Amino acid sequence: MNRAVTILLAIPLALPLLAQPAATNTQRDQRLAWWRDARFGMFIHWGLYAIPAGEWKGQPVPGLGEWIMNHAQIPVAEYEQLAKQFNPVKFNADEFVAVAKNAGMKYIVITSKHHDGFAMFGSKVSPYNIVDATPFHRDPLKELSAACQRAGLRLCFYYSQTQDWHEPDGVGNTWDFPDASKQNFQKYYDEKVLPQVRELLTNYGPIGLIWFDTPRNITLEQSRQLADLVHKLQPDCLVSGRVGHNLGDYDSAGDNQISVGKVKRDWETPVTLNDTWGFKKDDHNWKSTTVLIRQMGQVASRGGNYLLNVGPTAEGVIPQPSVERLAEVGKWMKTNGESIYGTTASPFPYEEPWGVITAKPGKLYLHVFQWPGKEFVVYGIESKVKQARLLTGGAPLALRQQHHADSGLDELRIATPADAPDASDSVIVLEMDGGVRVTTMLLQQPDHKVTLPAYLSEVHHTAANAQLRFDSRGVVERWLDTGEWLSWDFQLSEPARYDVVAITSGQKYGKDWEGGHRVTVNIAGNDVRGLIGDDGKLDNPSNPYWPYVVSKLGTVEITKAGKQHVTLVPQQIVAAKKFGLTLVSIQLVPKGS
Ligand code: FHN
Repeated sequence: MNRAVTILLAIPLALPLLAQPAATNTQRDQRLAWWRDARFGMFIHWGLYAIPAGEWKGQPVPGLGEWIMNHAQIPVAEYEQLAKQFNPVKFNADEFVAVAKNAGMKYIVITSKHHDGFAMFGSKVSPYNIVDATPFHRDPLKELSAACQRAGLRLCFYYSQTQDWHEPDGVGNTWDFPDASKQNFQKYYDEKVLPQVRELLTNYGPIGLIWFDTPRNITLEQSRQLADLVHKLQPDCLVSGRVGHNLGDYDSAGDNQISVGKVKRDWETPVTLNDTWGFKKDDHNWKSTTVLIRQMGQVASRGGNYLLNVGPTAEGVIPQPSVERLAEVGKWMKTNGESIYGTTASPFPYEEPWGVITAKPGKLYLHVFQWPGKEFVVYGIESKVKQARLLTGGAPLALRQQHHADSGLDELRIATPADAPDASDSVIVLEMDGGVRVTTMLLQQPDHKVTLPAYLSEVHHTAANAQLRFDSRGVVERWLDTGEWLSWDFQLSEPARYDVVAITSGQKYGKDWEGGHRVTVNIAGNDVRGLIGDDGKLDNPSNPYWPYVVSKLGTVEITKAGKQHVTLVPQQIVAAKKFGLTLVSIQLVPKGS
């Protein structure tokens, strides 16, 4: 390939590396210690929007429950009236905390003020708050603060710093306040945001973190002021990644987005239990307990935190389907919690076909989602494994470790029970002699397949205006130019004929997908020319809102085992909708399997 080449290493999370937080790494490490250990928290979206619960004037309003004011363009004067009806007398802070604690969650992040501008706490800054404007007159955040302290959980607050649809100078309400030229964001920021954040960090005891959201138009100066205010008032309080300008103590993935690759910085992903954050009475699309447990494992295996949402009703009750699922997750955590709490990311840069891996010094936790039956095989573990056992209990499992000198492959075989000990995620813990060492090169897996994830490719380009990058799931976006291409190296153990398959991603909720691109995959000197067409869908449980599309590109004969080089060069990219070639991975599947 004779092109002038620039090589960039793919980074799974495409996060801006503009400004860095003022805190030193040691300060940040200290602040993050509890949060890294926690790995699992409860998000609570609760506010006036729980009253309409997705319906306005008898009409269902599509979209997120907490966005009803915006989606139905409800005037402030009308929406405000909801406060007079808000009387969540069934709210019991100890019960909320018990649901979180029994699920194995270690922190709670509750909406103190969402985009509708209504404060769910007693605020002297604005009378538009739950104590002064509702018949309830109680401060749920005060009650939660006391309940969290009793139960040993960290209380944290969500605060919408830019969007405030109640205020003429806040962002987002274009139906009441259409004239943008009259807006004075700084005034809103100085007179509502900063003083309310001050109240939250002064009146509610120690706060674990402030979860800012949708930075939108915020300036570097304003984000910095906010982060500094938090750290000044409570030096141990964390600031979420969405404070803006990369000034958070950790990064936030997109909503419901789970990275498919290892992430460099500390990160967290917020996830819905159904399809909304704030309560919607008609949303019954609950994720199964299995999906939740596996997502949590996947996030932990990439070094992240899993923040799982509940949307209480207008009466102040967490919906029963949420409570049931969280109790089931809690049951799994009681047996398997050590494979989540205080763990770090998998030492492998890729995900195994059978599940995911979390780590602690001298230990690997194999989260097996696809149970193999009587023998479980893992490739690439170089350290000596002293013992393998199931976290569900029982005697240590018999194991055999072999280094194949010809191929360099390290193979671990474990004798396992025929049936999966846990239908969602059976965890096998491996104890090593000394530290954990693994082969980080991409390997053909024991299921005979080869997966070349986009996020582990090298990116090359001749394009002057290269745009290809990776979204926070590790999937390619903005691949619109044929002057950009990818390459991988991998280790093949079984020479054979393989089907070459491309996996691409649909847009969120499967609403769109752009195909018709023509590509050439070169493997072991052979060109396979194919079309990115829709040859079927693939289940994508870690990111269920983004369906995967399978494209069969052709077949290739590989005659020799050993290191292989692969390039994927687009010949034509259809970019009418500007999605381009949303590559997830290239796979080699043994012909006929
Ligand atoms: O607009 C909000 C949304 O309502 C919800 O609060 C989520 C949670 O991550 N954050 C924003 C969208 O990303």
